[in-house]
Amino acid sequence: MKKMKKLVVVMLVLSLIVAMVGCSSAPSGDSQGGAGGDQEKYVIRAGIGLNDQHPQFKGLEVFKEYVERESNGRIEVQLFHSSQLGDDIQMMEALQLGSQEVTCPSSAPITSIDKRFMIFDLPFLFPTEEVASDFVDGPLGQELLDGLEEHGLVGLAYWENGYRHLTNNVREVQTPADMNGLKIRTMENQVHLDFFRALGANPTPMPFGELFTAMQQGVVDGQENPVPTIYLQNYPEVQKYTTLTGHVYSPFVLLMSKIFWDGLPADLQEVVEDGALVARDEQRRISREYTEELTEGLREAGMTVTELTPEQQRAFQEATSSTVEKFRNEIGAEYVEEVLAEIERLSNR
Ligand code: KDG
Repeated sequence: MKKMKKLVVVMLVLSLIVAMVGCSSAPSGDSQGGAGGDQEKYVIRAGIGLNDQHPQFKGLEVFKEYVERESNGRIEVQLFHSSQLGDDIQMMEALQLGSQEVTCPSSAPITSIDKRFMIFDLPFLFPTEEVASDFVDGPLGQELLDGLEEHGLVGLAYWENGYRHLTNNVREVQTPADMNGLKIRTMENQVHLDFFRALGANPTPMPFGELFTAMQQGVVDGQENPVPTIYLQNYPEVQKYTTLTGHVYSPFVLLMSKIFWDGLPADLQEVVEDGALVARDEQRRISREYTEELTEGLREAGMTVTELTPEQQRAFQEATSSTVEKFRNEIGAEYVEEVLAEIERLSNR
């Protein structure tokens, strides 16, 4: 009996040792304390909703490559796509809790944290992609990123998603009247809901990961996203019509958990910051290239692709001007004026 007890104790001690060795050798996201100085290893789990063909994932690959190389392997970046780690809102919450390190949502769901991000949802705001990227890379874009810190998030950079366009499975849309009664999936965002209501559609907010099945099963008639997303997420399989409305330019925002950030030594913070910008430039290049190539790809995949004339686009703008008025006050009239003036300045350079 005594021998048995001894054996049990020995086994317990042994399994404890094995468990401890296992913990210390595996690089883990828990290593964010930074207490081990130079030798400490860090793991960044970066998750997104889009798939691994999308320019957003290509950008993450550049980020991973840069950060792992420039940190001499002290940081490992693990990539997850297709909502493997959750939807945009869940992943942002995980960052705030420190249980995930990086995500890259559209700006639209960030409005639940800071409603100033709603400026990106105001329809027909940016005349060109260049003006949009100059704006986000400028002082007002930076001010928005800085404001995220008090919410447990570090805004590293703006990446490009591109102009959003409408697809549906019911009819070709050329005028606001054609929108009547269409069930459209929107991002989880008040401005988008109001915009589609103003057009007489029936908007349904839904996480991105549920969208394909919802279209396949007819739960919604359509959705709105940039061309690379429409093509690369295989929407032509379940949607017949694309209208190039370009109604909103909502950027991606590369976010890091502030808990994780605060635990990184300064030299590694610099590597992460630089990596976010190097990847941003390449990601934007790929996004613009794909947008150009894949518009034709949508036709080849069997969709009817409708380009709007400037008058037709103006009709959409006029039909939704009430959305701009409504949210001007909601966001803050003075702030919106400042944003509009900056866009005007950048447009006339
Ligand atoms: O990875 C980002 C996606 O999760 C999401 O933000 C894509 O624009 C998007 C949408 O429509 O939800």
